[in-house]
Amino acid sequence: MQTLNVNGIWRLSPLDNKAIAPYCQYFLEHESIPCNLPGDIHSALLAAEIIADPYIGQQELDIQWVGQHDWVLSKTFNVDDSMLTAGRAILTLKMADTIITIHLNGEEVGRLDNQFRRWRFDLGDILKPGENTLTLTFTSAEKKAVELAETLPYPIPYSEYPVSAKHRNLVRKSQCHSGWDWGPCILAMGVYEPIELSFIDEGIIEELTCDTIEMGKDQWDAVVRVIYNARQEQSLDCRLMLAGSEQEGTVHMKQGLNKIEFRLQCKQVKRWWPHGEGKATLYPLQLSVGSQQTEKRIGFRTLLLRTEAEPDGGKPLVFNVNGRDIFAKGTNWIPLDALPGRLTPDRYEYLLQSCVDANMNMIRVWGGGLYEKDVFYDLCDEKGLLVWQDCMFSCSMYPTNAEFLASVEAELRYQVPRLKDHPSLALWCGNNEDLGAISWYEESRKNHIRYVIDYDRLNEGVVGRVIKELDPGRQWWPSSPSAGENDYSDNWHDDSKGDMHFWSVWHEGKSFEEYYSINPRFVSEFGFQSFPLLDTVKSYATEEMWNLTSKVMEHHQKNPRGNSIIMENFTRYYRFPSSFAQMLYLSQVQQAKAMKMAIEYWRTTMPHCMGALYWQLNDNWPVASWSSIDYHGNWKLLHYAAKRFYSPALPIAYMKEDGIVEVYVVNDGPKEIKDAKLSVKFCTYEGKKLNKMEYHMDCKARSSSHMCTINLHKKRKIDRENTFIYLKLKSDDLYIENQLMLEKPKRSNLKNPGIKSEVSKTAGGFSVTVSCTYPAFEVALEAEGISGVFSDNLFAIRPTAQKVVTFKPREEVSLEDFKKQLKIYDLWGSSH
Ligand code: BMA
Repeated sequence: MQTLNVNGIWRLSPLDNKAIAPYCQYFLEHESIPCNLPGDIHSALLAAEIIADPYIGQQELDIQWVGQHDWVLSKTFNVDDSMLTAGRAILTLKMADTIITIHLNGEEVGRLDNQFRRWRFDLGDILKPGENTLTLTFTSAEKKAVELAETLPYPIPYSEYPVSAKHRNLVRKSQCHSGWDWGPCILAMGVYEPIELSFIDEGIIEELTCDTIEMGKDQWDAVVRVIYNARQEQSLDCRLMLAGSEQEGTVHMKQGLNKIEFRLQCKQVKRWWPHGEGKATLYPLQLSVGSQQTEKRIGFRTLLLRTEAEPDGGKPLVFNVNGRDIFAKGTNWIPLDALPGRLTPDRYEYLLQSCVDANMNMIRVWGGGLYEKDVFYDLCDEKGLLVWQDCMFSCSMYPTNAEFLASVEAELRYQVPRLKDHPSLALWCGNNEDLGAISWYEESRKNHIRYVIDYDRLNEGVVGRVIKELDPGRQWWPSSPSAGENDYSDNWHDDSKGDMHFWSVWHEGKSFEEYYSINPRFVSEFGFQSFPLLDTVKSYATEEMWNLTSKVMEHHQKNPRGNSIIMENFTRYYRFPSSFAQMLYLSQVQQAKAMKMAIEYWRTTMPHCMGALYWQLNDNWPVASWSSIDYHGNWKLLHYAAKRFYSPALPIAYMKEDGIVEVYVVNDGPKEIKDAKLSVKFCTYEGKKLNKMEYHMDCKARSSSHMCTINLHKKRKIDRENTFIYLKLKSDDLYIENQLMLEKPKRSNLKNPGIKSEVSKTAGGFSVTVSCTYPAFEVALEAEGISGVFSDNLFAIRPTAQKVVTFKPREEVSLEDFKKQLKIYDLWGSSH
């Protein structure tokens, strides 16, 4: 099989010059501009300086016309005679977004209307020796959606955002392209995976899947299924290799689709484990059929979801890998950029490694984005990050006419076999919040039955049915949130079964203590917003806009009540920040506090609760949001907090009931911690130690141990406004601290900690030693203008112990520059 590279520079022009003239005159005088494929049209227009950067200021508003018009991409290329005689020309497109008509040399080859499908066309005799021209005509997805809406027998409601495109739910395209409560409306168009032009002589491997079956301790059978599309009837040599086992033979093929099955016995196999449990061992699976070869990686592991009903009617949601119940710790993933041309492998690597570095073992691919690129799942396999995979439906009703359902079925028949063999793939979930969304809209409330039936037709009738057929070994989970199959409970508030989306603290305006009001089994979404780092704010707002109510700061906040909720909670918990920079800092402290309270508490209830995935890991443009890593890759303070609150072993103190402190030690790791020592110390903000309790213990693997209850009402001498509890858990290879203030920070009489720092150069970075005269809280280091990650951040320090942290810059920086740019924030300083 030969291939011809048709990627790289294409030419981009509007379909109708006059139609776009009111927004852009460039094309009245110029025919076209270059556009790189794989890539997107907005990025090409941006590179040619035809549109302004939508991530800056309010410029998102100025580029809306791009997605509302039609565009043409074309490429002229040469084909050798020898190629044409070598085989039949097949054109394959993946991640083609979305409404596209393909022409070759002026003749129509095909029409595309689903970004999530793989499209394959036989170019037949249209491809000629010599010069050929391929054109992709993109119809505006919004225009198409509006047209489709007019043909609907009844309205199909969907969620809308401050800047939003209409009827996003009618087109099979990333739903968040139409704007979201954290994302811009950029109706991207383009092709985001390399276009393949192949010349098929013998045939083409259409699909390769592998099911692993545990046969003994380290013995596994691998059932490998191949779908081969043969050009003609023929006999071909086939060879398969996996984990030291090999099979070969000659297969007689008929013309068209052939199914070939192999069963390999693999011995002395090492298992694949999620992060924190062991090594994520992978084995290459190599297949050749005739002259064509392909490869994928296989991990041997069992994975099941435990959801058995309990006597009291409760139902857990537990991921069990290789026989071990795993507490799922992680976050939610959204597309990493609103401009899909920027989905580069290094950014996937960085973000997913940041998850591992923060002690996570699971990531949820949220249903409003993408079935992600291969690189995402490859990295999750390597890093041991389990993937909760939503299907791409979110916060909306969807059509259920025959064409729409057929399109969804085709998309799943491509996506399920593509993804199912990744050992990281833990769960298929039908959608994000579509079930709950039925009660969000007037039409669907008024005509409930109609929309429930539609929901079921799509979700169980197509999505669930196809997944169960193609991947029967894996659990199908109807929706997130959900109480499980055939149960339609309100999993926003009912904590007894399945996964919850607990949004009372953010969307319902409740205080952080509300996290203590539920005893969930698994929380797959809950979150609290913060502002990004000042460096990131600088990327979109000029200094005169550095005020929360300026038009630019408001524009980069897509949740209409967002800034008010952040402010409201400042008034609940903190003294008011003294400057814009302190406000950004405090917002991140507050976000980290909210997530810490929730996650620490739920972890203590293990094994009742067996998972917490906060909303959300990343941003797709620079914005105020629930993310723990901002658009430019800066770890917000929440991400540092996550590294601590997701530590396998952690001492925890919380005050659920006023004046009653509960102290726990949690160890969700696979190993017992021998000879651990927990100290629980009362200290004052003047730096005095009051009493101290000590516990010697072995912390069992996967345990949560209640250590003591402290009733402050009985400890009259303790002045809560002046006291905090300091926890330390220590063993031979463990040292971890935690704190609990006995009053809200705004009521606590913190003293000026007089923070000092010393900086020195180390191999690959810098070391910062931080010390104080009085206890310092929420100490945060920031290297302004320098990207990189600190080894620890958002910590407390006591006068008796200094803290040493290291910083690894992503680019070369001198010691002098680092010192100049290093800023140290702390809680006392935020209001002074
Ligand atoms: C959820 C998500 C998203 C949304 C987030 C914050 O429920 O599923 O749709 O962005 O809340 O509002």
